[in-house]
Amino acid sequence: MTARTAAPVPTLGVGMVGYSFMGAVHSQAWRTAGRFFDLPMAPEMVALCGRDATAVAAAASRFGWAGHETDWKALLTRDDIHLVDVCTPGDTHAEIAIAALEAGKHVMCEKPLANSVAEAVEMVQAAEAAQARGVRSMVAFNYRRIPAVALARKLVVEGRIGTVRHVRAQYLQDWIVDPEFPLVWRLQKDKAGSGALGDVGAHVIDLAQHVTGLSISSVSGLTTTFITERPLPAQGPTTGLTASAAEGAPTTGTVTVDDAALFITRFEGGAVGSFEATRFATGRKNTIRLEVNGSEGSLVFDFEFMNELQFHDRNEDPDTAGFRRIIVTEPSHPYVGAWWPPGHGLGYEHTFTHEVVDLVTAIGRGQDPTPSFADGLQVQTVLAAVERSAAEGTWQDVVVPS
Ligand code: 4PW
Repeated sequence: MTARTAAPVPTLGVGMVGYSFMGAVHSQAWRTAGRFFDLPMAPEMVALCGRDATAVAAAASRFGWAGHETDWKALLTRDDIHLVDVCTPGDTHAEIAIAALEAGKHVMCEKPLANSVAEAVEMVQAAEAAQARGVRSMVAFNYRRIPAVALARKLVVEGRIGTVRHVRAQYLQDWIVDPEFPLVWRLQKDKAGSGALGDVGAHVIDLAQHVTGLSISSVSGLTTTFITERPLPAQGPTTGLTASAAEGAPTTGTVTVDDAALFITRFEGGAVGSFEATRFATGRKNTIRLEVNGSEGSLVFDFEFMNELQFHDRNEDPDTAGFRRIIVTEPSHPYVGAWWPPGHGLGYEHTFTHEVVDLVTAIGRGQDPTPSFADGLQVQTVLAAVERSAAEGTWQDVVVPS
């Protein structure tokens, strides 16, 4: 990654579906990527799409989109749109992404890729057919693009921690601890596919596999739902993790997803892992922790200190060896050179900017971006295996359908 210069490059017209939490943060990424990074194509924010004409027009103007549409199918017929960014709840990912790929549009799709393995398989088939025509696709596991996480991956590849033995991963939130928090779409299986497992567990599954380079081969897990009935939400836009209950309405609905999921895993090659995904970790707002122990050293990442990576090298002098806090703000660190001077850290939104940078760079170079839809299907298969294991009380192999 180099600092931005002014050389003219072809335009990449972007259409985005959805303008809630993920829509807002993706908008910020599309607006920013080409201003800080030298990209082989110039993203142009052509149209934002949502069903409510007044609300989507307001969001388009606020977030910097040139226009808006109220039917996502309209995005696919426009010649000035080359890429569709899918930021909707999971129940619409497959339909929109497949149609967009068939229409010859590149696709970025929010995670988890789909609401089921069957849908994810269809998405991979569409992605592979489109790939033959030079149409690219990516699933948006944004946390891979944190400089400290990218550095962790680099250290593993360089052999700095040796053979991976243990993975310890947690994604902890607390936004539904209050039983009066309403039944938003993320708590409904038909909309979200699963609960904490797919919404946040998917991230740590991806992170663990990405950093170690190892796939999970089998799982044993449990899921639980602590609060099974909640008030129905008020109508109107939410930011995703905040909402209010319908005024004066006694009506409640049933929570149909897990509130928490815990599972242990075996990885290919013999490593073992433990995972925890929950929205009931009171006081934990968006804690993401990954610890990897190898034969030669260990790495620890904690999102609350996202500009740091802890590294232990067991071959150092035992008198002074220990966990070293690497402040990941040097220009030589992944992505950092395009930003601020050393010590001036990055935040949540930069992970999405980096995602857009990697996607546009791959498209411009005629390469396939990662993580691919096939990677998304693999994560989906792990999620399904955890659900089966929780239901049946047995270990489940992770067998990715071909
Ligand atoms: O990273 C997380 C997401 O994937 C965010 O904190 C919220 O939870 C929004 O969706 C999930």
